[in-house]
Amino acid sequence: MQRSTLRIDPRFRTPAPRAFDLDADVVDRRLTDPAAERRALVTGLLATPATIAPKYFYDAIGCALFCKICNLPEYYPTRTEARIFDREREAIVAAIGTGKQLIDLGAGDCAKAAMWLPWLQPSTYVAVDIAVDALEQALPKLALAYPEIDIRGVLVDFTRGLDLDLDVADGPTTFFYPGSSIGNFTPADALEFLNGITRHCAADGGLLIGVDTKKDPARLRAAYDDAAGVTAAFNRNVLVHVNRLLGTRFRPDGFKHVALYNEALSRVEMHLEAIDAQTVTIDGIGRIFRAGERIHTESSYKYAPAEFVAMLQRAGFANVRVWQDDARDFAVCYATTHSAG
Ligand code: AVJ
Repeated sequence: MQRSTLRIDPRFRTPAPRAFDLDADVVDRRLTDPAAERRALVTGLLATPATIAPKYFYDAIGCALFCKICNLPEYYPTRTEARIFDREREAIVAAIGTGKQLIDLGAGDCAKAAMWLPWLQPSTYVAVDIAVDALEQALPKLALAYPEIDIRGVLVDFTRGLDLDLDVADGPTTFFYPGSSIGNFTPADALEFLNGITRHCAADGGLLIGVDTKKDPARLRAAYDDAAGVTAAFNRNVLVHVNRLLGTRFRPDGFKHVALYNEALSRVEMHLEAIDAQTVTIDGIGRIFRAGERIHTESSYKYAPAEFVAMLQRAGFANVRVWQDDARDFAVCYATTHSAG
């Protein structure tokens, strides 16, 4: 599809002259109780089966590895979503409208949203993420490239609920939640999370969201267990991060990367499997990991498009549009709470 090359990129239109405002403040709204955060991490590690929440993947190295994952031949979601965005750009912009505030959930390096800024021309761009390094690197560059947009960053762990009352103004709001990150929630938590977004969408707003679809389990598995071993490194790096946070001494090379598709639950699971028996002192407790014992590090739920539309509707969205690639490997939805989407 070469259609996009025929269009005039709005970036090349001359913007109205305006004073440069290079503020790109990052506000920290992470959990005010680090002790509780630490306790939850410890509890997960002492439980059987042991768990580590996927948010702990994203230290600076984890963010860099995730960026590498997105470019792997086996990891189709990022590039498939980008192709849908590119092919359907005009229809999506027409559905959303321009000049609204744009809230980017899990913005990371803000690269995906940056593609939309010239088209959606938001009044305000709010990048929300748990990764401080990624936001602090990306936002000043965006502020420089788009002086006419009010650009802000919010550091928050929205896996524990979305409270953006302080950061979302009253006007029309577009939420952007790409990459199938919604797949990290259980379906019940996803429903609640989506419902939380509908509250902010009443005033002519909406949600642009990407979701990975159910497909051949072999392809799903390969996407999470690439030949180059990048996903394995990403998975093991969570132990390095945990060591830094808790002062533990996990040996990352003592654990094997395991990725599987749990068909009954429609989710890819990632685990770290102890290669031999090892004891790790966690908060003063000697936790024994038997050989073959697994730490569950991630679930990535997959949805048939119709299932996902039904979920959006149950969450309170009234009108949902869906765009897919020809192979139907991925789905992009735009959902509004009003029916004339
Ligand atoms: C960022 C949650 C969408 O589940 O595909 C990629 C994370 N984990 N490879 C996904 C991930 C392993 C990714 N999400």
